[in-house]
Amino acid sequence: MKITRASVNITSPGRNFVTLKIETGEGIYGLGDSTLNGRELAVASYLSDHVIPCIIGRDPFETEDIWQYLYRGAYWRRGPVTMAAIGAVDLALWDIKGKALNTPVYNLLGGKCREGVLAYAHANGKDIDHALEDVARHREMGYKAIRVQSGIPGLATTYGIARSGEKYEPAERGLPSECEWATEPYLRHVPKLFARVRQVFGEELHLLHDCHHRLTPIEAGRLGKELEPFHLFWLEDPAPAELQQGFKVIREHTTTPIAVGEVFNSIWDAHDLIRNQWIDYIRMTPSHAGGLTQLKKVADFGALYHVRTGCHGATDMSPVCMAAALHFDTAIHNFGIQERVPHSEETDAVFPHHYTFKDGLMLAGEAPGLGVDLDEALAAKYPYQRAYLPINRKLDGTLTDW
Ligand code: KDG
Ligand code: MG
Repeated sequence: MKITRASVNITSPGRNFVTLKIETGEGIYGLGDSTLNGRELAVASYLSDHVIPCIIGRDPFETEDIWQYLYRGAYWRRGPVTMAAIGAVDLALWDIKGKALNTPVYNLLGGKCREGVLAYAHANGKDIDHALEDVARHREMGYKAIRVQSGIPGLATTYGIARSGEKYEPAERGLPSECEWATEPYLRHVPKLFARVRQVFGEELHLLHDCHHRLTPIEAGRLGKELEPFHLFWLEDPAPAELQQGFKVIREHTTTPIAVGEVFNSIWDAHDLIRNQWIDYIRMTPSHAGGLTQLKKVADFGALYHVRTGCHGATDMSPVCMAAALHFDTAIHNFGIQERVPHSEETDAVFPHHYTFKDGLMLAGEAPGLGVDLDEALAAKYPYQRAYLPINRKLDGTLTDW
């Protein structure tokens, strides 16, 4: 079998997605997600101008050699643009392999390790009462695990809070909007939020919270310690992780489990975090982490150190990435949890898929390959629209992590 053609599709059914389609002489094709929120066109060019010409004529079954060719062969290694492009190629090749062998991708990664994949939802509200209402709504939908975020008194904007009546979507059309941030009110507020959530919903529900890289390690240690009575499933991205050693400080101050890695794109980003047991969950996801070929290695490395997985699954991971994550979650032993933020109806129509959600669990489905398609005629009705993630400033105007 040979790769005969490959093309990049950019569509915006409510938000932007970049999808790679790799075709073979046998008529089998595979899809890969390479969406990089706010930097979509850079990956599209990387694929069209630099990657596609190199893979025409290759055997699509050679996933490991093609991965090494694109990673080592570029000389310029790693980085979100490069790795999202390699990730898309890798996912499309696994999709082709599954279709050619007439089996779901999870069977190629080790076979079923579980019947269903535990998924967590996002609940949020402009204040604690509204957040509690949203937790109740998600519990009614069957979720056993819920991430809870709430507005912070005194701050006009906070990460993860939807405008009233709308679904939360961080990227906004046009140029970057500006948010504001103050650490002290946040640190005072979050323990109050989780005290109320536990008081109202009891001990059974798994609770998660995302700090979105906004704290220093010692501030994160304080928050983790104050959240200990509420037994979180995880505290996510407590601090930026370029300094992996910073997580040693967090670890030394709290037993709250720590999750990190949605912005990582290489196994090396997580190397010290994992081998020193400074984290409990690794959040890398197939599209951004160079595909299933690298993510499987990350999971196997994590398994040696009691680190479990928690793939990033916000709306900027297209249904192609979500499907790949679910096949991975089904097949690896040290799976932890899967993030689920449902896509819009328009997006689901552009990407018909076989994965499902029921009673708090997701199922990858039994279709050969990844089990996702791209309706190119429908996608063409939603042209690319420039969109950016917001930037964040402290109250005195200093630019800070968003
Ligand atoms: O593109 C950025 C989003 O994917 C991110 O803000 C979502 O932190 C996020 C999460 O945990 O889903
Ligand atoms: Mg996050």
